[in-house]
Amino acid sequence: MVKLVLVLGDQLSPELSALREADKTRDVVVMAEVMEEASYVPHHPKKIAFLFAAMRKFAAELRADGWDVRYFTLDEGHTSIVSALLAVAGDTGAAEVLATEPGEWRVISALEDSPVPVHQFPDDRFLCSHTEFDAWAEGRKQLRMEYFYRDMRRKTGLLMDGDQPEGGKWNYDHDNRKPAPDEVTHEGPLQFQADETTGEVLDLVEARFADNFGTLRPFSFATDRAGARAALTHFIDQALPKYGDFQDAMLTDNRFLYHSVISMYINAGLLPWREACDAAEAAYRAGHAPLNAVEGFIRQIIGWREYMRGIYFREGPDYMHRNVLGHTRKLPALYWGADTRMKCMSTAVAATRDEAYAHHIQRLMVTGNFALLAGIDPFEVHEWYLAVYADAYEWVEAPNVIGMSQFADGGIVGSKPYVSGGNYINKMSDHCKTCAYKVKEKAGDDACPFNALYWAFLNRHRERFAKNPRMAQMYRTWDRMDDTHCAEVLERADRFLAKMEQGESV
Ligand code: FAD
Ligand code: DLZ
Repeated sequence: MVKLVLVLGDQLSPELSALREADKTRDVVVMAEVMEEASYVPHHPKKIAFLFAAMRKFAAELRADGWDVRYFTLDEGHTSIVSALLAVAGDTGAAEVLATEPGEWRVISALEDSPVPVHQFPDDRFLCSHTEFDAWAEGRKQLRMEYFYRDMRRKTGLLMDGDQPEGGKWNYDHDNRKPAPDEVTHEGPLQFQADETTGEVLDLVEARFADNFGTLRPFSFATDRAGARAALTHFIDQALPKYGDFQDAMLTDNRFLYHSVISMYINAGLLPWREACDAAEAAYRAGHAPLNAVEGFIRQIIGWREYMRGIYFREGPDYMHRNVLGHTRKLPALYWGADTRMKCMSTAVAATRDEAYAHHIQRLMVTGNFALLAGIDPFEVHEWYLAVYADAYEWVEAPNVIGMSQFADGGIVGSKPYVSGGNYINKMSDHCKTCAYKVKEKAGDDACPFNALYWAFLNRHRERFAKNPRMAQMYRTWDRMDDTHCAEVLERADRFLAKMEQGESV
């Protein structure tokens, strides 16, 4: 009997488990642009356009490969994935759906509740299965990415010299913290011209999502596997050699520095992680890129990316609602582009608005750091990140936001919160040179807000963090400041937050 094969918008891979389980001569593939997926958060228009264009092209590739594909465009009006499945089940008489496990609990449970039974197969496009991650995590007092990563290096053989890490060390992160360079030799990610399919999607997104935060045009993402591969090759050739050195740097006039800008392609299924890692290793073996760059790049993919997915599925659907620090402040309007005098924030939010992209340190040490210091409700922060980045799906976004960035999970992802005052941003970027605030000042209305907020954060959460050996030094510094100065710093933080809460421009 005919079965349906569900392919979701971030499952655009010919090697998908559901396709492998199906019979091309008998079964029907279902793909659908639906309002439920397009609006569960107010996605950036570029993210929606990217996925719809890539979905349409993937459907065409499947057809060319001999599959019978029922594709619904948004205008055909199916509200949800399940309603599209029911419609095709009605037409074909199918009584079963083959699916690959979705990357969000929300969709997993919708499929579990579907009136047509859905068999969900593991998503084996990842390196580490849920069972393998749970076995690794079981019995450990503390989970740390570094040890997981070493196992993934051994498992893949990437950058291994026999059973030892290439170069004698597992991790070269220490070499990857150079401040912003004066000049960037890389011209940024490869730009793609919109073809007819992409053009139609751009018109659709423009008409239907006009109020969403984010600039739709110019649109220059790749929307198929060939394009994603070309984007990877461009990165390996031009940027990888300096990727490590300047991984943590930020520049006002350069949004991408030496980053790869491939996360949206890997996460949507257009670019297999293995191809990216093999290409990077080959560049190292050929003497094109140094070890600190290549190890750093591979660690992000087989280390952090896999680790985050392991945490998401291990922690369960309530993870997004964790809030151990009890932060309740509303996300301020400046995250949606309202004016701010903080140069680092306005730069990161403008990149986000225009590109549906910001690189890791902007996400972690600027927008994430500010939200944490200001005590913003982590669920609101999570929804913002899920909406505004082209690479955002809960399995990867939530552990990065709830865990790494907001410490709302109480230390499952990170052993200490990623917080800093303005000094860190000043060291790693050129933002403070042209900022209206003064990074060297801690109190007073012209002082960099990150400074006062940083000390106010430490003061507020003293009980939780003072005994953390990685934070003890900061508490000693705070305790050495005289009481009057401490009081001025805390007042400055309160005044700033009150102003922000009243909706005034900060
Ligand atoms: P590069 O710096 O070139 O890194 C190469 C690849 O490594 C990336 O393409 C990505 O696949 C992977 N990678 C790097 N860091 C991480 C990480 N921490 N977790 C998972 N994969 C990683 N990444 C997402 O893919 N989706 C998200 O929704 C997302 N949200 C984030 C939210 C916050 C608060 C933070 C701090 C990080 C988040 N990240 C997310 C991780 C990281 O910032 C992005 O993967 C990276 O910026 C993508 O840009 P790139 O392709 O140029 O990455
Ligand atoms: C993100 C997204 C959007 C915007 N639209 C669709 C869609 O219309 N149809 C679809 O199949 N998938 C879409 N997606 C991706 C899904 O939200 C994603 O598959 C789930 O969140 C699970 O990761």
